[in-house]
Amino acid sequence: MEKLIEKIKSANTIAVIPHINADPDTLGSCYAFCEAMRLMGKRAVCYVEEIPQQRFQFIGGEYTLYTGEVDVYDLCASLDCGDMERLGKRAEIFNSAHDTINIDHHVTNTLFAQANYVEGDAAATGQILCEFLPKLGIKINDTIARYLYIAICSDTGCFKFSNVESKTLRYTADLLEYNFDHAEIARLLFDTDSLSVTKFKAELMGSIESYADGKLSVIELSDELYEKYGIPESEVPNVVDIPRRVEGTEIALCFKPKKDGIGVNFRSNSDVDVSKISIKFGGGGHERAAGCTVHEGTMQQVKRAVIDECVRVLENL
Ligand SMILES: [Mn+2]
Repeated sequence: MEKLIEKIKSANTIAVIPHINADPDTLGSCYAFCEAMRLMGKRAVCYVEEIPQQRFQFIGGEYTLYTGEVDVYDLCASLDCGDMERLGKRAEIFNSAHDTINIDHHVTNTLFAQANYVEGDAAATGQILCEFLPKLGIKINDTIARYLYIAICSDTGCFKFSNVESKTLRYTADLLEYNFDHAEIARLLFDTDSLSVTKFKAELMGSIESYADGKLSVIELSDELYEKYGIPESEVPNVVDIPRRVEGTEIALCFKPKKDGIGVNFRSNSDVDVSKISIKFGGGGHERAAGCTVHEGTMQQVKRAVIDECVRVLENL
């Protein structure tokens, strides 16, 4: 940490980099960090790979779209990026900077910067900044507190995920001393969908298939469905949570046609280890969240095979 502080203190110009396909943790953390750097009298710019998704526009914050040409910075800071790949094309900014730092909470972080501050069990990168910014001598203000709240609220599923620890809530409690509308943030992050996304979800909900006495709930996506509602795939993350919500569901599946086959997403609500099932189909993942792409067979054939296997596992519990 001393190394990071030293590098930050000696820099005048700082490029700040959120990960590709930016989420609210990386954006909130980067905006908070930029704001903090400005409070220290530095020139900080946040470079994004692509314009953040529509549903994250409410976060605000200033960013510059990376187009290829950038000055050489004294320091480049990457936040919430587990490896260099997550920097995308902006690896060029990173590589050309005099100094580099990496602040992140992914256990798999490859420690790719000159100085790395990685806390693998932290709930969010925003949570790490709650601890780190005061150590830089920065007095948090309303703007920074709001960005950090967005980061933590988002990566903890609104404080519902198992990554929440007492420390998470203590830091968050401190953030609530500042002036910003936390209820509105939670509503916009978790309880708001565009009209087209709402109708898209409604159609999917109406199409849920149920097997094994309700222990297996399944949905199937198609390119036509996305086209029908005019929404990009990225606007509706975690579609598999739709069948997962159905009472009694132990395994939820989501099938999706891809360029190179049929994609399958697995979620488990119980002790069923879905990674074992997905491995059988050439995939991988975790006990409760896994995935695979089956390269051979039609949608109907792949569905049949995966559903049969899941039913078999559920019946042999
Ligand atoms: Mn994160």
